Amino acid sequence: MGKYLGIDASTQSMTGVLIDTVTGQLEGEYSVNFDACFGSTYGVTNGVLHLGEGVVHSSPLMWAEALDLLLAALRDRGHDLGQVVAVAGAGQQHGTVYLNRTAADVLGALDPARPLRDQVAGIFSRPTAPVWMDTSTRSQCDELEAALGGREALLELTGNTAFERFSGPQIRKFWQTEPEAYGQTACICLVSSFIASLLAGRLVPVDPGDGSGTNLMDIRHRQWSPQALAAAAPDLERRLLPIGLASRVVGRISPYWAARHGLGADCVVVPFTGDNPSSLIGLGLVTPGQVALSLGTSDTLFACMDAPRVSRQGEGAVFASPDDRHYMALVCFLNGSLAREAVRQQFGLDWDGFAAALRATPPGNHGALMLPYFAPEIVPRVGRAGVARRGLEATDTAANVRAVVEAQALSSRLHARWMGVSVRSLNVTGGASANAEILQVYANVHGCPAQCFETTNAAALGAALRACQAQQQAAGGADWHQVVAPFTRPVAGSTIQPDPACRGLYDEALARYEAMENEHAKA
Ligand code: ADP
Ligand code: XUL
Repeated sequence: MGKYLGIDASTQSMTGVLIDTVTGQLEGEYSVNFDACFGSTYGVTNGVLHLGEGVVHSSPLMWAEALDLLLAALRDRGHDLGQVVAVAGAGQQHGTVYLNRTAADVLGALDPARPLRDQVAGIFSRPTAPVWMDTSTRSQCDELEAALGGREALLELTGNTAFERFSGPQIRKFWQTEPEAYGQTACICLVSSFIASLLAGRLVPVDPGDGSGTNLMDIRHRQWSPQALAAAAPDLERRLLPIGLASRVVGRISPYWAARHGLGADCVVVPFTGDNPSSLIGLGLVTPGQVALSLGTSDTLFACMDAPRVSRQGEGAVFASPDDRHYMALVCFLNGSLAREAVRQQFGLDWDGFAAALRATPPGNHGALMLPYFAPEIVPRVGRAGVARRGLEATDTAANVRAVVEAQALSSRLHARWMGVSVRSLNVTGGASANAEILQVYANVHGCPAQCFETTNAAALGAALRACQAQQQAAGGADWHQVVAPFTRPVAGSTIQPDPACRGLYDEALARYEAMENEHAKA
């Protein structure tokens, strides 16, 4: 028992959440926003670099600098980091970081007198990291599926069909297009394991939760699949550390962090996982059947499952839960917060104005519909941006605001059917979960309550809870329910109830939305 730190390295920001398991309190949280702090240095917009033709990368050096800044900020805000017993974390999923052969030595000899950024600037064999928004690897996806005996075979082996954003196709593309740089790559990390490696001062393995997002992991054995590795790129096995248990302590934190920011020399590092698997824990989903909604840069709907039930149509993804026992089913929409922001900005609204527009319009929007593809979409797969409207004037502010949110909510209901779970409540997180009017639309469309929590950073909270569980397990035993319960109770009075009058209305809207989506796919 004591204090635990969870870190989430997500698309637009890096967040730390500090919990105290003695008092049961969330002691503090702080976010470093990439655009605000580093936009001019690294040229990122919304945390990423759009390099054309579906190529979307970010900067691992920026993430390293953000980590230094985050820990300095937590310390400067009066948190005694010396009391932190263990730290764990999460990263945006699928992104890959390519390190050269100096990396291990550099990480093992970090000098607390110098900023991390200056010391790690030379450890990369590729200066930028492809991230989950990248849609440029269709041919590599097809090749990977073919090499492993087809789509069904890959699905059976890894739990997932090949997705453009998944790490395997991304690594394959790097090998094909930059073979020399691939040759100079000694180690490939995911975003999660890269940040964990910076903290531990040595290379840290990928956990099964994030390993599932690569198209390279045998989902049942929770280990790299030698066939999938061989199909993706040559000599890949020696560029990856074996997948480790999510809840096995890696070792002590690097002396760099102790000397520079006052963490205790005995503080231990627990493997990082993906942001969605971490949110699963941070929203208390340690029992099969529970469902959650994350409204971050991406919108994701996910559930805890007993067994790896797969999505044959390729709508959803299956990941191992970082509780080292269950699985999670997930649907990921690329047009999440940035689509809502596009509408908000187009009509010159702030978030209060956006919420007022939702209040001013009726559920069902008088039959108006929008397909909200402000950028290429993951689910359903839409290769090119293009917004479609039906019964909707492009200039009608309030109707467009309602249309984008209703489209997102309807799509989340439509594409979650493969999970086979009945959605009885939605535990919500992510930046947009602060907006009660948006949640009301989701509650009405799904016909169930939406529950809010103390923090909208469930990924970082989940990391802190994982740190606690792993450290307790190392000390003799831990019960997941007891670990998560005190921190995952909905805020009293915050539950948003569905309006029963909306049920039939949205059943009908769902059928029309599905038809419009199908017509768009055929066009
Ligand atoms: P990520 O973890 O993917 O970096 P966050 O979960 O931090 O993203 O969410 C960031 C997003 O939250 C912003 O892009 C913004 O659009 C959205 N957001 C923040 N406040 C609100 C609000 N009041 N209403 C709707 N969306 C909001
Ligand atoms: C999930 C996905 C995104 C990222 C960024 O498959 O691609 O949700 O994890 O949040």
